[in-house]
Amino acid sequence: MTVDQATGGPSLPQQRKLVTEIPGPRSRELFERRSRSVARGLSHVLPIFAAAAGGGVLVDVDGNSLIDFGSGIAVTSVGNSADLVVSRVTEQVAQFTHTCFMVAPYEGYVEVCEQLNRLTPGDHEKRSALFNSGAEAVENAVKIARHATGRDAIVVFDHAYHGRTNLTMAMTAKNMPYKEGFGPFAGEVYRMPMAYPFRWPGGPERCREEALGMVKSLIHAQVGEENVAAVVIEPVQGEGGFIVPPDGFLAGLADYCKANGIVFIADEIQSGFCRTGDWFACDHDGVVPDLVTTAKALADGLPLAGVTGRAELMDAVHPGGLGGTYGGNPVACAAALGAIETMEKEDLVSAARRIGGVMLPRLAQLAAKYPVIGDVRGRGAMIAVELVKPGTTEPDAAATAAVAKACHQAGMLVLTCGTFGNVLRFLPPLVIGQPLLTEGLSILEDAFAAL
Ligand code: PLZ
Repeated sequence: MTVDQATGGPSLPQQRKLVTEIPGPRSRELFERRSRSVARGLSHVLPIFAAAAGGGVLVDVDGNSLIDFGSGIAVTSVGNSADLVVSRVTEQVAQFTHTCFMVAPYEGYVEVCEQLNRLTPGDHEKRSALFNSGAEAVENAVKIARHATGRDAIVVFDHAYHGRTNLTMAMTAKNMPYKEGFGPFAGEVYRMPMAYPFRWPGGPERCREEALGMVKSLIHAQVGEENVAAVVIEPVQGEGGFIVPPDGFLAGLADYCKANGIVFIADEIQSGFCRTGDWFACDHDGVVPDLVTTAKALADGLPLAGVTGRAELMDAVHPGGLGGTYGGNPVACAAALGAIETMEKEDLVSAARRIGGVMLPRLAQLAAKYPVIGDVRGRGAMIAVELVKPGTTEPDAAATAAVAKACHQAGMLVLTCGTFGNVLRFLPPLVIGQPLLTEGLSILEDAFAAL
């Protein structure tokens, strides 16, 4: 197949194939154009240009077919251009592309809200509202919590990532590259220690209890429980390093919020929609958040985000208080309905668990062989390894970048993350086939061997 014939979606040949060096000549050409026309502030993981993608592969403009362990940052969980997404989007785009839900509503929006209400944790009465991006969903969850409680303060955590808008930059922990030079930031945002087992000073066994104790006493001393509108947390942290809090930490936090009239908001933008081997990461702990933010995998890459939560909180906002021109665009809603149908039909919750079941033992073997791997963690198909100077917990960002680069050169797309830039994260599409998954792990092994 030549590049020009490559059609995306699940019918793409599920194979790794390198026909040029990475990046090839056509990608290099496009990169030159890019550097003359696109602002420098937009970075890239891999210097290739995409031509088609589907299943577990991404084909570039030179005809290289790469194994995809990134899913466009946890977005294309059902695979790029999945059949049901393509058919529903095609149908919708031919009917109408936009009316604005606030002008003339349409059924697709209501249907997506019904699905979100059904699938998110808890069987209480819920309402949803739709937006364009994850950051916008987080902003709106905060608006709703403040309005409903009449309080101002927002509590967030070390290593948190919530977006790039002014409020969500304030909520995001890491300065470079997200915040540097972009202040001043929104006020009334308070940061607490995160229950990070690998780096907890008292050791992983004491992490849950000590972290909970610190959060409670710091809120009491520095903010005052009665001033807190919401606690916002990613149940498994994403950009900050795929940090999985110890069992019981989220539940303890949710109980504390309930006892103090604080809205507990789970940011499931990266961890949601089957990724962790449950529909939502909160399900693992049996935690029922008051509000949940979703985006990313919700619509297989079309821009769509949601806030879903307790009817009495969501409906506290006056008519006209929430909205936006494009939020819940009909084409994006059609994509979401196709994506959700695919997740259910193909049982992607089980698929994510199977992926974790294959990856975790192989990564554990790798960690036993290479002491540069300090920690292997994750749930389902949201898996990471943290790289350190052997025998310490000192982050090794250089080794992390070297392994990622070696994978890229070998035809596999992997992403890094972490406050210290020393975490390799693996987010394959949940529809990836077993052969590509194991081949990807072998490429990773070779990259560690070559360090
Ligand atoms: N909350 C938990 O993971 C987006 C960011 C990529 P938007 N993460 C990828 C980058 O460098 O910009 C994210 C997230 C969590 C919120 C967001 C924000 O979602 O759709 O990027 O606004």
